[in-house]
Amino acid sequence: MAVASLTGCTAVEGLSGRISEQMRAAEQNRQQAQMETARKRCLDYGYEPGNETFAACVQKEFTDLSTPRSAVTVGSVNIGGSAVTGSVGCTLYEHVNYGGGAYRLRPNSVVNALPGFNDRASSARVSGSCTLELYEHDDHRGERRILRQDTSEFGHGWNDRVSSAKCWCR
Ligand SMILES: [Ca+2]
Repeated sequence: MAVASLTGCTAVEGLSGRISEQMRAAEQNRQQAQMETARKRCLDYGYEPGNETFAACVQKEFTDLSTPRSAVTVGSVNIGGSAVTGSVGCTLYEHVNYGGGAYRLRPNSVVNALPGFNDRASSARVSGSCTLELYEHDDHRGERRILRQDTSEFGHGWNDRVSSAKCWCR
């Protein structure tokens, strides 16, 4: 018995060992591509390659990329695209004009990262009593933008950029 722990597949040696090998190679290719994307993102953020902050950034982005989209329906995330309406708070939307998937922030919530929604939001709804703070990077770093009303398109270079946020409501 040979166990391919990398892919989570169990293969009987000789019978399906070759398939297991192909799966492992495909998985490695996928991970390498994601790692490359993560590195590019962190370079875009302005981190210097080689130092600890860069490594931490790459790890975080890689984890985000590795999170299957279909699994990101927990908590306040609604990737399916149906609108989240009817209650106080702030909602990020994947596309302009409140289209695509949605990420809901409850009133007075602080989110340090947007797993499954990193660098995806392009519009937002903000309840009348609320203020939405958008941040370029996770952990509320980088540039900040404040919205006090529904915004059908972030624009100004802010589409597909938000990585963390706060929603304050009176
Ligand atoms: Ca970002």
